Amino acid sequence: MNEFVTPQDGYDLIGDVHGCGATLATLLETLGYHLIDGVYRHPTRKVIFLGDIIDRGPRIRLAVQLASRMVDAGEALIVMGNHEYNALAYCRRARQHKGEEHRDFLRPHTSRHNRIIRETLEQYQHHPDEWDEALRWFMRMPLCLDLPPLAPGKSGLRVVHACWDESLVRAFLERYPDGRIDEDFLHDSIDSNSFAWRVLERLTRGASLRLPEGIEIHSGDGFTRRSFRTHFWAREPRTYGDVVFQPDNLPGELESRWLSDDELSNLPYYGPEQPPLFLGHYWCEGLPALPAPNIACLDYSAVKFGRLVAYRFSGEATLDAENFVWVPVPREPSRRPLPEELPVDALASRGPSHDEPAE
Ligand SMILES: [Mn+2]
Repeated sequence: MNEFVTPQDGYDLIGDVHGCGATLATLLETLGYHLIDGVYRHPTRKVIFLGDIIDRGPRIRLAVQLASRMVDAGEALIVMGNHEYNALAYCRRARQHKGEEHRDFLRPHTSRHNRIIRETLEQYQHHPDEWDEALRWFMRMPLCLDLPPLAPGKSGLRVVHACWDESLVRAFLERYPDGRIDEDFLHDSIDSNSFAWRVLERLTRGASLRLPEGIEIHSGDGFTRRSFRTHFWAREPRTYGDVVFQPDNLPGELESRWLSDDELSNLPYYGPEQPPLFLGHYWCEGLPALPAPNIACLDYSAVKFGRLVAYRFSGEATLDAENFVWVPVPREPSRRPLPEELPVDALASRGPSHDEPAE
């Protein structure tokens, strides 16, 4: 394992890969990275992955291999996504405490949870050691990064999978200065009254609001939701519509519904004077755009035939949509761009195919 050395020119931030391993290799090549000794490298830049490398896509093992080798070689950093956290909790046996309800795993194996991790477990089915190694790698992923400027006059940057909640981040980093959780933290996180739960929920899943009694959203991913995802960069939000941030529209009149004082007090806020912040998690669609001058979300639904998106950051305090770089994932397999440097047998390593093989 090589030590991470800060890059000369800047960081290329890459959004949620979700098992689109071939598309990831293509994006890295598009960004000028070359495969050297089995690792994609750039002479003057480094990658930061925004988490959610696994689940859903057809080449999850390839995606994990590409990303973890870059991190181990000191060519990339990564933050944990909610899918990596889910996988850890799904695979970790619960500790039994007297008087508590019996629980086999930290994350119960319900049909919904089974479905979310299904492709990952299937593709690793005949590679149990590799899966154990992947889980150990997930444990080493920090939840957030707060990186200093690369040179005088440049801006630093912050990275988190879903939500930068300043007070929670500070409280967490005080106890876990390298941003990494440990076994006790993972086990504590199943209790929704614990600090660990609040940190993991907010940083990797973001803030959300419960819908009023009797109202549900039928989401594009086939799930029924009783809450909606909110963003955290509206200066003085008044209505649900001011903070909603997910592809599903709010039903009916809810867009104009007033936020209660309780709801407002629970919403974090990231102001325009803060350093640039990079997020994944929220499925965006269409051409990449900046939700705020200092915030970029890089999840453009690659695994749903969208785009795998990067942002080339070179220390600018005000972000510029010109710095987005992406690889499209067309529905038709023959039109999907393929990497040139990756050996063909690496591309053949896909698991059993599923309903939506996105690459
Ligand atoms: Mn996510």
